Amino acid sequence: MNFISQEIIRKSRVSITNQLQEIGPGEVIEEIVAALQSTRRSIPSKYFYNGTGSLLFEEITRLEEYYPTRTEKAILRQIAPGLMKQFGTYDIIELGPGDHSKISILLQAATGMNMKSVRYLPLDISQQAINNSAENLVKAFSCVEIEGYAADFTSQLDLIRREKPAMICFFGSTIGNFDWDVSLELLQNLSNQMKKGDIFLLGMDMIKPLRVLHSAYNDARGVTAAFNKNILNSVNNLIQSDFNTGEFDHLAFFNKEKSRIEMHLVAKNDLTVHSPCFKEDLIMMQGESIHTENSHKYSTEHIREITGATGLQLNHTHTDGREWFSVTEFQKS
Ligand code: AVJ
Repeated sequence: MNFISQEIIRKSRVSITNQLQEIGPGEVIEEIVAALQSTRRSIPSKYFYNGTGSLLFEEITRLEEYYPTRTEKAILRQIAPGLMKQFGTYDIIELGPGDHSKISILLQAATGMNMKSVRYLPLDISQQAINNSAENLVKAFSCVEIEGYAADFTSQLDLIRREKPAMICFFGSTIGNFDWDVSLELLQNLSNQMKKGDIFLLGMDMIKPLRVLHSAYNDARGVTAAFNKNILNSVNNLIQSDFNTGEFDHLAFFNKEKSRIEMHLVAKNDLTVHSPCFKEDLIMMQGESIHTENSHKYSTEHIREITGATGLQLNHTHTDGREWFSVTEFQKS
């Protein structure tokens, strides 16, 4: 097959739309500036995932200390054949996939079952991540057709064009970035948009020994620290600010009361940050911090509460032997 015909086939199996433009730079700037200038300074976690940030996160997922990705994938490998047998003809919608390693496990199972066509609809905040995944997936799996969306699933869930019943995947414990009440709202919203019979797969990181949690976010090679600091580069790019990553320390700890890992960036010295988007310079004292991420850890009680709050029916919860991670299958009834 020559290059041109290959190119046409490849293209016809992929369509990607960028819906982030709909949000507009003004809203992004407003959101970041307001969070930075508030009394408890923060940066919304979704801004981690610029090009470098997505790559650093992928590096984190390969770290010895970072158990979640590896554990979740082991669970997915176990349940993939059963899932594809039952729901392989459904549209597979994935919220915030990042890389394509998890859908690959499902597509591998589909290939093993000789499935002719699988429709995959990824929705991710990173346009680059969507492009990369699409390119790799069409090469690796002849059955896959991709309709990708560069979009923010917290506000743009409704734009997905579905053709069939859906299996919606929300893996990686990304849900953990949201406060409990906000995540319930997000899931209620999702449930409202599901049709009877649709399936929802939710990956959640579970409560476990403190030392395991702590080292997962304080790895020896400092990749997590680099990931945390890189959010400042991402912000610099979005609001033309002059944060210097070298002026901050990485801080990550388990907040037991709130059942979450918190990540912060702590000013090593007094410092000033400028941006044309600020009304006034941002002045930080030594020791003052910016809260960059929460990563909630769950119990089976939380899973039950989701059922109650969303009205979704709980089909199964799958876990690994140590119950460090869970993948729960819900169904819209
Ligand atoms: C992608 C949000 C699930 O919370 O563990 C990894 C991000 N932060 N190391 C997580 C992250 C620090 C990750 N999530």
